[in-house]
Amino acid sequence: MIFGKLQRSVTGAAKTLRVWQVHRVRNITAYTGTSLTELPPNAAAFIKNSEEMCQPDKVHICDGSNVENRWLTEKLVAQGTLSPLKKYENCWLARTNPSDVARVESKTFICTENKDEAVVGSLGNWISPENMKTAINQRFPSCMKGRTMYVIPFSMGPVGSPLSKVGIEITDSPYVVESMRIMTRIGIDVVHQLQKNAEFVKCLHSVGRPENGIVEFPAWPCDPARTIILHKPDENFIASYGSGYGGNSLLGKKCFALRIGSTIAKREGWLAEHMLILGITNPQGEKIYVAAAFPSACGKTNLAMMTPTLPGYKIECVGDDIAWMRFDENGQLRAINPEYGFFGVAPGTSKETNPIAMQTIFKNTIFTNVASTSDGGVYWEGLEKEHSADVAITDWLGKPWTKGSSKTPAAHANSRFCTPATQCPIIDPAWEDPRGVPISAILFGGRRPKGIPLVYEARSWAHGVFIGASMRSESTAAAEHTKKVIMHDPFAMRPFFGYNFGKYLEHWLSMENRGKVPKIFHVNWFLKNKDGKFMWPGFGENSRVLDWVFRRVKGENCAKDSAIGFVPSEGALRTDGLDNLPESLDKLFDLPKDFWLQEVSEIEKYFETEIGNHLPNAVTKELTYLKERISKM
Ligand code: O2Y
Ligand code: MN
Repeated sequence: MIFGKLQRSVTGAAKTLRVWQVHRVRNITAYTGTSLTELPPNAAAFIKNSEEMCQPDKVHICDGSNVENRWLTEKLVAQGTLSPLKKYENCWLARTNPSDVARVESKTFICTENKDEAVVGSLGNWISPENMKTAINQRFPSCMKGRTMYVIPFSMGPVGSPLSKVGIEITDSPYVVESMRIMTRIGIDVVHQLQKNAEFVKCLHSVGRPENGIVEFPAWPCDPARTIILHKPDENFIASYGSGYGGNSLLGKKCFALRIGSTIAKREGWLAEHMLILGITNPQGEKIYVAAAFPSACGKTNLAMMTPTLPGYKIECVGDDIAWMRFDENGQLRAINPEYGFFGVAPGTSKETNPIAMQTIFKNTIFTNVASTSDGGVYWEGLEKEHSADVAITDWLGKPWTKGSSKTPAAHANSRFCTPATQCPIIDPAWEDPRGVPISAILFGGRRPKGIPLVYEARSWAHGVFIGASMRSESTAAAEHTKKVIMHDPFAMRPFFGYNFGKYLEHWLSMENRGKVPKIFHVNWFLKNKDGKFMWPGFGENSRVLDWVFRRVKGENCAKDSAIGFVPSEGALRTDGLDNLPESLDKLFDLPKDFWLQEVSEIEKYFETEIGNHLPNAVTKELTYLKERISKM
């Protein structure tokens, strides 16, 4: 028990808690909002223990109200963390410490008794319970001195849905509170939910304090040298220290919804996945829902909000990053988006690439590490056409920046908008349905410049699981990997597995025995020709691929077999109106034998070194079958 010693000092009764809360709330002088009084004893104990360890000056239990949010904004502006973006309604710019700009995978750990339970090979980092305790004790004691400790009760998923889960995040960052208010459902409804069901995930976060006491950027305190993100699945506990950025600090997202979420999902028989969810309606008015797993920064937000070019099609967005899916009583797989907002990559987002995002993000949004403009707006790479020359630009570091002559990008490559999902003009009418939406197809995909066709379909569920396990993609800026290398990223979950990947595969395989499994496809929008040009226009034109997927789900005979799975039969992929492909369509379905021999050999090596004897037989069989088919090509 991480909090062993402190736990004993807590009296568990709700009555005691109320007295304590009133006392604490009285300490908060500037805040006049509602206090929350009825947390269950286990929640009170978590708060009390955290307070005793972190020694904040004040404790503030968040109610999620507008008044509270305005109070926090004033504080953030006063300390220089946020500045107003006057061009828009209620939009704010945050500039971080330049050493705190992305998730840090190398400092992210899963804690279990035995290493095997948590990770295999290089898929994640393991830490023992003793070392986790030490890591916490080296960092958290007194880390909130001079600061306020905020307590955020939040729900991942619609409050009260049988598919949702509650968390409590404790943080000393008002920026995190404001961002969590956008990204999750917070407030009194969640407290009422906690009263009905006292189960919650404990999320402890501090931006930390450097050991030498020197805070380099007072507007963005952090401790990059000692940053650590710890997960203890058997206690549903997350402790994150040293970073205020994104996935490191908004603990509902990657830490809870994926890493801890996947372990809960395994125990309870469902799936917590790094997937967007979209609804697609065809010209006949029929609608299906599709979930899609692509690695970080591979265009999930763009696909989730796509404007289809194929006439008569409509896309509606349920979520852009995470899907929680489980079978209902009729064996139908249903999904919710556990989040309440979008934390999207800004660079590359424009009226051309994602007009829907552009209609979503210019009110009630926090922008982080984008460039700013002299008329009170934002700027990033991709907005060149939307920016007038008489407006001066300041880069993400606060330095003057000139288009054409400045040598570095104006916005950080991992700069973000944090914006409410409710503002998305194509948010799906069922996006908050507590039952979730029915999933008919799952897409896997990645950035593959060579060899992987535009789309292919798995022959069976087990084949689909193999395809997910074999996923690879060119690395991006979302994490520490800066070089362009083709990395293995199984199920787009490489940085997010909460437990042994072999066991994860077994869990996926077992889904077939739990209900009617959806069809699985693999897509690749990123093929390049020998001149380095993209061979497929992507974006809205991807509706042509979704059209084929839709027709396959409906049972249309529009596929032919290939060595790697089913591909569109002659003429089945709609190309009407698509006149300017740089290469013939056939090139998008080329299966070069040399490439595939190399690919299966890479996959085999990866499975051997990374999964070893945890690899389920069903997946080994799929690999053998693929090898045979390729050798006969
Ligand atoms: O660098 C970060 O902390 C952001 S990571 C992120 C944010 C939104 C959606 N997905 C991701 C990701 O890394 O997959
Ligand atoms: Mn993501």
